[in-house]
Amino acid sequence: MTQAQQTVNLPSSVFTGLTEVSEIAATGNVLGVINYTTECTDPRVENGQLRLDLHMAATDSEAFAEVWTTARPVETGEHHGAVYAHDGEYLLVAGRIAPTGRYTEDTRAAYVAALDLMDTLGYKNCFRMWNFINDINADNTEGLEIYRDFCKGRAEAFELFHFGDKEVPSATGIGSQGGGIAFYFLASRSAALTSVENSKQMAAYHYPRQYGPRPPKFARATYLAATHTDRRSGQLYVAGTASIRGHETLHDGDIVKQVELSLDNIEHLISDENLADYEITQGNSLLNLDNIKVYVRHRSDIPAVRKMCEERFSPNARVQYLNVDVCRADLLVEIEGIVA
Ligand code: 3EB
Repeated sequence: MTQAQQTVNLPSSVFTGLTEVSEIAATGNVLGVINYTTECTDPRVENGQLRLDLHMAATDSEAFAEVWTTARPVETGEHHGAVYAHDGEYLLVAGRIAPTGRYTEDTRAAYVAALDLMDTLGYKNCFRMWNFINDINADNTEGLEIYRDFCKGRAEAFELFHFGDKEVPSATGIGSQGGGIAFYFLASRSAALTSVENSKQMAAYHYPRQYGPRPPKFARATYLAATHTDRRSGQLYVAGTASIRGHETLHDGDIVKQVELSLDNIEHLISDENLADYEITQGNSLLNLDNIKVYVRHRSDIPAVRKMCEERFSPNARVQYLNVDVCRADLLVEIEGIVA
């Protein structure tokens, strides 16, 4: 089976473009492969690489793989259910929580395992988290929406690790087609990180109580550079971004306007105007965004969403469109990417 692939280069990586996993493995080192595919499995080590299968595709033809590469030799292992691969500078760690009637405790425990691993191995600079949540808008057995249940466990784990709001990395919290909850994190040993907020959106960790007992804890973007004085050539990891201004969803039921506002939010987030607060100057526009994922709630909206995105992204950008639910019932689309 040939799958489309999205290859993301860590700053140490030597690879670009779409490449077969086998070719990458032959010419360099793979930290891990995240399969956006038709079923979910527990994370595992395979051929000395981390593997995580996410249920994010309805058919094999929609499946793709995200490959995290490095120029250095890779070591792998498992820590209280968290599976990891690291190269001395970067750590990729993945976990999974089996379907359950209430996710708070299992989420907290799985996050604690991954955070504890980062502490133990000395990868203390976590710069990106992805979370895939089946039945994200359904109620758990206690009547709490599963996304809010997850947010509760995540907030408790961060609290246990004294992970302050300003230190949390950019993240994606999105629906999946099955398999409970799966997640993967990227962390660095020595990179200098800056958490970036969007001046037109409320920080997610300040969202009011109406969105759940504990707010979602993530940054709008994380700027990753070799040193704190490099305010120009770092990578910018853009969190999942939706049609939200302040803390409110705008354009309920209007896919065109939701896509526009999501794109406008990213455009502003990565602009020098917004980054000035952090003394970062990159001259970015949406044309600099790559390794993009566009999550669309209704499959029938994908052609229109694709058309709008193609008008604003670079023709060379790698973009994947996925059909999954989004973390608020009134959100129809969410978009993430990397400025590298
Ligand atoms: C939002 O802005 C939209 O819970 O980790 C985006 C990115 C969203 C990450 C998360 C949620 C998360 O609130 C949803």
